[in-house]
Amino acid sequence: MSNNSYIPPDVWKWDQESGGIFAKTNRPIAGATHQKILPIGKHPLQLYSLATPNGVKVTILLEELLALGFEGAEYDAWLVKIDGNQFGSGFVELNPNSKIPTFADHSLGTPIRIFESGAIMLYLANKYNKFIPQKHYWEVIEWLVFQLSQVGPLLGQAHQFLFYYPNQDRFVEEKYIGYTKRIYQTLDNRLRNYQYLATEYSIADISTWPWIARFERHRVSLIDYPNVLRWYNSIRKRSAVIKGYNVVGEKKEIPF
Ligand SMILES: N[C@@H](CCC(=O)N[C@@H](CS)C(=O)NCC(=O)O)C(=O)O
Repeated sequence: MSNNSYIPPDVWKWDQESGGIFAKTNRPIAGATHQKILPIGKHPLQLYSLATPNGVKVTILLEELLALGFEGAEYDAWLVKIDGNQFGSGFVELNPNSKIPTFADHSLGTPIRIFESGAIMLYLANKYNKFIPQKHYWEVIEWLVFQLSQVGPLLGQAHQFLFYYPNQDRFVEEKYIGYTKRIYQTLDNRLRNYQYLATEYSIADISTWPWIARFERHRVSLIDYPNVLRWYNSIRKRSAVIKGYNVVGEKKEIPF
């Protein structure tokens, strides 16, 4: 089925909000829309986030670091609902693209500000020299980049077309189902011979796992991807993962 009643203009102009559930999220603008200072807590690390896959990957990493005893990894996690708050002036100073998660490290005097979840993961892994094993450095980087360029963006769009706005257009659905299945198969092939994506448990797994935790939205069964299933289950039982999954936002059960 295709929704043929909509004829897009040659040059699109934003003259009203779409009114959909993501109307405040998918705004075609950048920059602050209002003044709003961000809170700063007492811990060295400040995280402004929400419990989406991109948000959860950072809280899981922080919980993994705390589980290893790194007291410097104590953090304040501030909930940022992406219904307009991401365009507040304080948030935009941290992330000019108005997306969670964003982060600042106040432990070294002048705060170090970092946006983009992958950059935050790399910053923390390098700062503590954990979850980025030197022996497998380039494996970590390639699977992390695979997550950041493929798993996140394509599964994120699959969520839109297969879960939030289903049955709109067969071409779009098949395109995203195709992308999705290729991603699962790529992960499954890799995990057939490796316990973790980069051999050892690393930020590549921590970044990818929260996306696979949304498998119910992808119209796939993990039973069809037995190596992904084994990897998914082993990570979901880690106490830092269980804790990090529910730091900011409504409490949710981890699917299995
Ligand atoms: N590439 C970014 C993506 C982050 C992202 O897409 N964040 C979404 C929620 S998961 C968001 O904040 N959307 C708000 C908006 O676009 O206005 C990252 O990995 O940090």
